[in-house]
Amino acid sequence: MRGNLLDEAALRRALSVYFIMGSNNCRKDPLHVLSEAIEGGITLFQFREKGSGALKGKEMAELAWNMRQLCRRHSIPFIVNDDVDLALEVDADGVHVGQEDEAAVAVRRRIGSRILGVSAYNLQEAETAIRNGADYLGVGPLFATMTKEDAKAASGLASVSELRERGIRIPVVGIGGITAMNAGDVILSGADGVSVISAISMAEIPVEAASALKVAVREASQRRTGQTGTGR
Ligand code: TZP
Ligand code: MG
Repeated sequence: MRGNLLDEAALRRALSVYFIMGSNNCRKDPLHVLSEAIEGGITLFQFREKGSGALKGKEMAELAWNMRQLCRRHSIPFIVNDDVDLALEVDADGVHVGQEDEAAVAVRRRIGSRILGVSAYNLQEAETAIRNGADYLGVGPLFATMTKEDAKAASGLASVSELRERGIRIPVVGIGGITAMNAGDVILSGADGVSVISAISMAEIPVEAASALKVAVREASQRRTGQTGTGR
């Protein structure tokens, strides 16, 4: 079963500038950073409170709730990383899980029609995720990243284009080391969007960082549409 909170075309659009953050990913007030990111044009947000210095318990739930409300006020879909209980508690629009988290098929059963994202490093993981009900895939790390403590080796842009060549059609976002400089290449390699943490969360001016990513994604999408004529 797939989720149906957004139809597939709307989901592809929502994935275009996908911002992920927890309180330990930024130097300023996380709610302020998120509000700047929204002002700069992000299209989707994932709450990912993990790693060293992450909030726990009530503090974590309170931040999640405040971020959820901020996103709702701006019609930005709100996704929770890993924690299905928290996602249900704050009435999130979806959940994103990795390969080591609760199995996608079990998550789908618990979240019903909400959006389900699954991280995939290779074709086999992508195919399994799709069978288990993923609405979109997060593919990477594409480039080197300092943000994820246990990140695998960078897989490069070819990992997205190979998935496409091998018939993976569902929405895909690239992740890992993406900035406004390489975001266009991620789109040209076949992704629907870019997901970033530090490019926005650590930026001096998050509103400008988000808006630069948006421009890069839009220009590359227009080029791709012009090249292929598919309009995707
Ligand atoms: N999964 C693969 S790489 C990564 C995650 C969560 C971290 C991405 O962070 P950044 O700062 O955008 O490289
Ligand atoms: Mg995870």
